[in-house]
Amino acid sequence: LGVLNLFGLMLSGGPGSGKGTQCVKIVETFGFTHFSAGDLLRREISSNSENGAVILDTIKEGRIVPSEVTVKLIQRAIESSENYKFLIDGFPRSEENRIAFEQIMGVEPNIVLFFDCPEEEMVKRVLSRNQGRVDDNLDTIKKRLKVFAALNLPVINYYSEKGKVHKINAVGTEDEIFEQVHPVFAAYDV
Ligand code: UP5
Ligand code: MG
Repeated sequence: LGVLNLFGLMLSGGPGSGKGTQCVKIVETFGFTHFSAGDLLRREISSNSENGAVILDTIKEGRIVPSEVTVKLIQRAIESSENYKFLIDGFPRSEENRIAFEQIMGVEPNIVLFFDCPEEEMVKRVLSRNQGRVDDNLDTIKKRLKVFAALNLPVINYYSEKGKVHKINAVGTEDEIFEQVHPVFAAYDV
């Protein structure tokens, strides 16, 4: 793996802010390979791995899975991909996550998109999603929002100081949001 040649994009934003939805468009338009940290963890639950039970309990409580577990899954996904352009959605969720990723992978994202969305809108979207996620209920959403509010800002501040953060207004139609996302890539040769 030629880590120096990787081009990394990370998407940050609260529960239901539309990260996964915009990732589909970024993949289609710019040819990134998409890894959702939450999807990797959910896959780990359904594959009955040794960590599955702990991950399930953590997700039901809206808490953050230990960094080494998530980073290993992301590392495996990146290393088994042929693509050099990857997009990590919903990670890092805390400074601890960020530091663990950088220590293990030895790289930082080139771009960080931050999806800014009011809490009422996020709650409305998550409650109407209806895909059977164990954490899509009002009780767990409140916990997810609290964890997000408590831990996300230091991560954004860290990357902001490096000039990597692009803040996206996540309210509007999917296309209106992608109209803000699209020009971010113009400055990069990807
Ligand atoms: N929708 C999307 N865009 C819309 C728009 N513009 N207008 C109206 N509706 C819109 O969208 C959510 C819903 O809104 C969908 O129904 C969509 O159609 C609609 P989506 O694109 O799915 O939003 P997203 O931001 O991806 O929401 P998600 O719920 O996936 O975000 P979370 O960050 O909460 O979930 P994630 O899967 O990343 O994590 C789940 C849990 O896993 C965490 O709470 C945590 O417990 C655990 N986790 C970790 O511990 N560590 C990690 O690193 C990652 C996850
Ligand atoms: Mg998602």
